[in-house]
Amino acid sequence: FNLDDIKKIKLEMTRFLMGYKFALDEMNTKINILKDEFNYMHDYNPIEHVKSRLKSPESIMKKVMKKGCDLSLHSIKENIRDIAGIRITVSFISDIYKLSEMLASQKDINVIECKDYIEHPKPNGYQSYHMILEIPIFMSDREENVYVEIQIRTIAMDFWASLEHKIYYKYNKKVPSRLVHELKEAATTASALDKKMERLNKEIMVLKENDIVNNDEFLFQ
Ligand code: 0O2
Repeated sequence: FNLDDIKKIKLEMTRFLMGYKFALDEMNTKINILKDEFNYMHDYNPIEHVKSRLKSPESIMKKVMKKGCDLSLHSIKENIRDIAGIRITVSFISDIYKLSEMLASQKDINVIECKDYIEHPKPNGYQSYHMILEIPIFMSDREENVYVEIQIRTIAMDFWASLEHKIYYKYNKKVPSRLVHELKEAATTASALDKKMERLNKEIMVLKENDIVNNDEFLFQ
């Protein structure tokens, strides 16, 4: 490689990653609009927090090596679909499906793949709803379709996944099977808590509805 080649590769890489940054900006705007609209229309906000990240070039290269795909930008784009990633934490399990349908029904969003690790948790207990979406981004000289990975989960699912990630991150040998078993048990506990909170919320909603109806009846007497 001469200096000009290196400059060219660097420019191409920057341009490549810039597309993902724009896609993240666009998706974050969409999520913010849904959040605000939900607040205005239903006086309720299902979104607890949103975190977005661009995969670092090192982390992209690690995944390329792991998957054994070739090094062209086209191959990286097609094989590593979580370069732009957004994690949305919501209040209740039903909010996950509501939000995923809202995103999927937007005209400029193309749903490439959905993985429901709530219906089908991973063997270690991991639960979350994953979507690979494709959105167009418009630049000065071209339009490009970019993949964004969206992970939607409840606070309990996020709590488990964050701590499980930390435990494995710190311990880089094989985790003893007793601990694997206990981690899975913790995931089951988190899931039971989610189900309980969902039921409590539904019951309160019914009580609220009844209150409104009773008050209206009172007004009409
Ligand atoms: P990071 O740093 O979070 O981005 P692929 O993405 O195609 O290589 P896979 O396994 O089919 O592979 O993707 P999948 O199942 O959609 O999961 C990818 C992401 O989900 C991971 O990204 C994690 O963020 C999260 N995830 C999946 N399984 C687990 C798990 O068991 N524990 C925790 N804590 N998180 C999980 P990355 O790239 O691994 O890491």
